[in-house]
Amino acid sequence: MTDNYDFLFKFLVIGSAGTGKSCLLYQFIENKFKKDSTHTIGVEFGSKFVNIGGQKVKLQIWDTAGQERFRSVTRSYYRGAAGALLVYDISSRETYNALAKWLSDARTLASSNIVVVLVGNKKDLESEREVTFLEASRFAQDNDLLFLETSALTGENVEETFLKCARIILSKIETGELDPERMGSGIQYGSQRPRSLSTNNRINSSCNC
Ligand SMILES: Nc1nc2c(ncn2[C@@H]2O[C@H](COP(=O)(O)OP(=O)(O)OP(=O)(O)O)[C@@H](O)[C@H]2O)c(=O)[nH]1
Ligand SMILES: [Mg+2]
Repeated sequence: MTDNYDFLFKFLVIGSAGTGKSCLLYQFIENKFKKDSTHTIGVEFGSKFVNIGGQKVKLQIWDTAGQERFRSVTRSYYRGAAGALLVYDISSRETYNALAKWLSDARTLASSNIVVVLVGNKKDLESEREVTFLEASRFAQDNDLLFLETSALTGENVEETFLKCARIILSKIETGELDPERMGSGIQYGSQRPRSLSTNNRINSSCNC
């Protein structure tokens, strides 16, 4: 059965309008660039199965609108998310400057344990870059975030970003830092009994991929 999985993780994609959130999700699910992407109205949804360390994980991903007028609607979807991709556009300082606000919303409304990956999208627009890799790395370090630069256009690092977030969540389940049974954890067991995370299947949380 295709719907059998060991774990389900709820993910959010958040960040300012036009940073490429919907294109990132589309590239992850369809393996191609979404041409003529228009502003998301409220929230869209996608899902994909991934295999991590022998565990079949269903990622349930909520792609939120970045436009301010949808803020109250999108915030109502934050509750109980296990992971989030916090997206800015490397060619727009304005979207980078808004990160603190998005992060505070995620930590307050989703969960203080939420695993957040900072995503500098539009890496292909090198000649228009307004935010350096180093600057964003420091922000990530100061705020305890993972960090990658991606291009939804070329596909560079897109899958890695989602997998990285899922990998960290699995490793936190393994160490007991995250409890899937806790209400609002954003994690569910699937109908397949979860296999124990044996040494062979152990998730390498220090993996850079
Ligand atoms: N060059 C380049 N353009 C991109 C990339 N990702 C998205 N875009 C473009 O950026 C624009 C906005 O992309 P969307 O994915 O709709 O942005 P969004 O973050 O979902 O915007 P909202 O839904 O309004 O929050 C579109 O014109 C895309 O073609 C990328 O990696 N590189
Ligand atoms: Mg969108």
